[in-house]
Amino acid sequence: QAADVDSWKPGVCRFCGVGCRVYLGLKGGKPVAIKGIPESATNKGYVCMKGMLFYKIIHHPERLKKPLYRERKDQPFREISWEEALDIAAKKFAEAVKNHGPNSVAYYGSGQALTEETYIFQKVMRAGLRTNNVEGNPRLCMASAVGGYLTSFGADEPIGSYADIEKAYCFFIIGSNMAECHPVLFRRVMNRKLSKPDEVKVINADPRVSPTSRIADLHLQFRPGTDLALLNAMAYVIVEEGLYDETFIKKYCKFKLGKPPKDVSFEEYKEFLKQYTPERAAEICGGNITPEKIRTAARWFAKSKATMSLWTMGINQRVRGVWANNLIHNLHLLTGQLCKPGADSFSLTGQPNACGGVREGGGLCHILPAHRPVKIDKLRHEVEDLWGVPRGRIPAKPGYHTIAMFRAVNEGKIKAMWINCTSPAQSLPNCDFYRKGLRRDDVFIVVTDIFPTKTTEVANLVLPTAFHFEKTGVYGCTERRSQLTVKVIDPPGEAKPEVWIVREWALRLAKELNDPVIKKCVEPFIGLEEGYELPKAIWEEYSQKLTKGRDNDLSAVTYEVLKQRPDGVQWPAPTKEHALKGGTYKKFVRGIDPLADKHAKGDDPYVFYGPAHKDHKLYIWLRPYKGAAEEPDAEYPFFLSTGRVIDHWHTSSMTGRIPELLRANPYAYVEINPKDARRLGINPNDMVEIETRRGKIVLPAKVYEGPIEGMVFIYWHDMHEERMANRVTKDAFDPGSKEPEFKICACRIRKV
Ligand code: MGD
Ligand code: SF4
Repeated sequence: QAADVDSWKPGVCRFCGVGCRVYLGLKGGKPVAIKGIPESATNKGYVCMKGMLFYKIIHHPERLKKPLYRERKDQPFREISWEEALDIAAKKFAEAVKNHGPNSVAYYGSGQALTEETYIFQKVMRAGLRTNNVEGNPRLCMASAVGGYLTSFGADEPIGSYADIEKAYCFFIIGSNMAECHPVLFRRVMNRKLSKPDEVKVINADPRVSPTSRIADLHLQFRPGTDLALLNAMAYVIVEEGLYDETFIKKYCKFKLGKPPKDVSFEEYKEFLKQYTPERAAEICGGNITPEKIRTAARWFAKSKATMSLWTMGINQRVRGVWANNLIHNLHLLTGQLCKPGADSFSLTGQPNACGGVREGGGLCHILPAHRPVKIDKLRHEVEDLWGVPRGRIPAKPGYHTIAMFRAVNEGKIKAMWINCTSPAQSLPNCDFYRKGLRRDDVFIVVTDIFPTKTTEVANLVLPTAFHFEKTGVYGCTERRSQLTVKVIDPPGEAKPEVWIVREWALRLAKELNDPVIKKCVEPFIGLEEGYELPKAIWEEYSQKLTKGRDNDLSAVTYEVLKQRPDGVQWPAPTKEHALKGGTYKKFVRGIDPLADKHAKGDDPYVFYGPAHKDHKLYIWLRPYKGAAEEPDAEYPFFLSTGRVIDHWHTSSMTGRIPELLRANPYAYVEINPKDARRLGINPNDMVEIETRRGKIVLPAKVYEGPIEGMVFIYWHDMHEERMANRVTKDAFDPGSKEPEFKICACRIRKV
């Protein structure tokens, strides 16, 4: 492969939250290969199949190349010019604002958009159009992790880094199939295990035996939704057997209960835990869980030299996702398994820029850039001042969260919506219900994408955008690391980078609404060349102005620094000197984190300066066990769960167009436990109807000992109407994080 390449251009992988560093190989100006960068901090040269093949998306023949428009959604699209397209988009949004107020417009974005894109979109929506209706698919993904970090540590995002993997002695992997969803990181875990097979322990807690379970020393297989009881029982054992770190608890922690939270004592916490003896938890959890297994897991966790927890959607996509996150953090706080090398409570992020662009860039309805809650007046005014717009311009009330936003579409309350870099018509839970709203003719929908998708099917205006390596920008991966990818190839046809599209749209909006403040939002960027200068100026505004002095301080991280440090920089990085050394490997540790040094008062080695906990304490929460929103019953006797497969990315709009990946996994199927299959007379490859209270789909059966008895598991990437998983999932959501419970609902199955 290498022999056929003229030049290798550095950048980041387009897909998952691992953030692997890659080279794109060009030959005669065409993309022909991808390879890993051996010296990279994230992937050490490895890439998975998706990463290796994404160059095939660049200039794929089905790429969108011209703006497409139709007045009504039952009409065919016609090609139009950019001038016309931008005029229409501006006119329709302006009409909605004039006739129905700012709350009638919305932006729905993505953890795959570049930071510069999310930042500029949300700036125009909030300060320009005066609405906080700014949301994105990270709400479906890691909102519960944000809630967990904020309520337990007072600060969002993991404390440690991937580098902890090589120093950990116990891995607690819960609700994550990282072998398929974060494959390169899983490889690092596997290598660590293989390097010290007897010393390093791996615990995998999951209702399903997945490829991740293969390296586990202990697999805890429980009934879906019962892990809150399991986690409390592990805490019970830690306390009962005196395995807790009294000094750490006394120095750094408080015990908290309820809403509004009140302080309780360690004694009260011990009382609370008595409901979760291993015996009682084993009864609640079912599956293979025994009191002895819970005790073993708790002992390994507490006694190891360094324990690292890793989790994703099995914990986050739950109606009690925030609580489940808190209960994992509790185990680390009780045992002091935090801040030292190899010890961390580390939530894995799904998307390549959910952390960087959306969590940090202000891409959700309740947060402004750099972790500023919308509802705190002082912080909102700070943003208005930094943007040079009048105070009061950004509404004090958060906008609609994702499910509320799409319900508002259904109810005709949203009149114009911009959907960027995501396909909610396929990825929302209970998607048939929401597609009804999206098909309404009184809701004007703009979609910016690189390919036709299920969501372009409900659009009025489809705008073709540049893809990765066809534009410049920053991705911030799971470990607080920002990495730059520079444009090396022109986009196909008339496709344009989003930053250009937003700027040009905003200038027209300003005219339509006769509002100079809208123009002010993009004024610093007028006239800049779109491939590099424009995103650079946007990044500089965001990083140097908006993050300065915040916990995710990136103020010293310029494009120049990122080019000098192609491996990127981990925030906080408030000085150039610190940024050029790579930034902060571990937050809150004095001597490593410059903000910990700044906030230090006494001699303690750690300083928990998180902005949400003014007392600088960590909170151990009393969170009771609560099951799923919809549990199986006589009518719908099975648990239904959904997830990713290694070969495909989300809706497969991209990976489904790469022949090798499509061949590897051409369609979705349903995994059924052999005992259930036998009982229902289902054989491998039989077609099976899966029915829930929302609808039905039909999938071929894969019969194997993966899902626990009484549970079926389906992959959600398939775009085929008959096989689209989200036609049957449920849109119940966590009351705190508003993240939907994709991982659990009730279904019945039958052979067809
Ligand atoms: P993707 O396929 O990632 O899925 O769901 P989506 O975000 O809807 O969509 C990304 C889109 O961006 C694609 O259409 C792609 O063509 C387009 N694109 C690629 N590059 C660019 C670009 O540079 N610019 C623009 N404008 N577009 C681009 C993800 C969502 O799904 C998430 S994050 C999660 S965690 C949920 N997971 C989940 C689950 O576990 N189970 C079920 N059943 N449903 C789920 N839905 C959620
Ligand atoms: Fe890309 Fe994730 Fe694979 Fe790395 S592990 S190559 S970031 S898809």
